[in-house]
Amino acid sequence: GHAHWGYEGAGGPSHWGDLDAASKVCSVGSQQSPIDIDHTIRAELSPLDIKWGPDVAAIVNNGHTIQVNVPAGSTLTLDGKSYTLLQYHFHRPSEHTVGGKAFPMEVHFVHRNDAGGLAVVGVLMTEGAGNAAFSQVVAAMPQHEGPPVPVSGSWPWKNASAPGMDPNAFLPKGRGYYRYTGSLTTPPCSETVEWLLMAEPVEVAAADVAAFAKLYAMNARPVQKLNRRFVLRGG
Ligand code: B30
Ligand code: ZN
Repeated sequence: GHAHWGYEGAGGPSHWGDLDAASKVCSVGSQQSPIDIDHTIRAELSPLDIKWGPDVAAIVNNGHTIQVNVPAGSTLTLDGKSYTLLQYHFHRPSEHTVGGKAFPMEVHFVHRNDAGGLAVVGVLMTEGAGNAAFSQVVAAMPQHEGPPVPVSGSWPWKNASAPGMDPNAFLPKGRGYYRYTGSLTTPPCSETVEWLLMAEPVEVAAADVAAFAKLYAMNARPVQKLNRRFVLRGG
């Protein structure tokens, strides 16, 4: 169900808690996302253990973002637990802010473990040198809401002939990251997410940001209260 919520007016973020019982946490939760990254605590965080394959399965315009579905086999290991990469998608402007400042865009890599817990790797996107993978997403993104469209260069990776929208290409060179416990940034805002936000942004072409903005000018939830949480910084 995609029709009943959005980013402005009666279906906007301040009304998400009224959508249904499951979404009540959007308004009453105490561990909501996104947040402003302000005060952080230096910690001995392990380097992110990301093992993503280069290719993708399908791309979809789901009515609130452009999402790239990923074939099985890409993983993230966190606290000794294995998470599978399901999809990645984009927000404009960024949902997380740093010192009160938003970035032009943010990409979220959504992983799930066997117990249903989620780990989302977020990467802030800034305008600069082009990123070939993001250019490919922009070139392939469906202009209207609809079913997933297969993308060439998909599973099995070894047979990929076309250059894929390699998710690894969205990772910045510097591997420092922030970690905190939070939620889905869209309804039902479930507080089941380990957030891993890369500290360094990745550069993408301004023209590609503009092309995305023609479809989704604003699909970012406002920042939420930190409450009793702490943001760790490490990697
Ligand atoms: S995020 O990374 O916190 N922005 C979901 C995953 C990650 C984030 C937000 C939401 C998610 O899995 N939501 C439930 C599934 N969606 C499905 C969908 O593909 O498109 C259901 C829905 O909204 O009600 Cu539309
Ligand atoms: Zn997201």
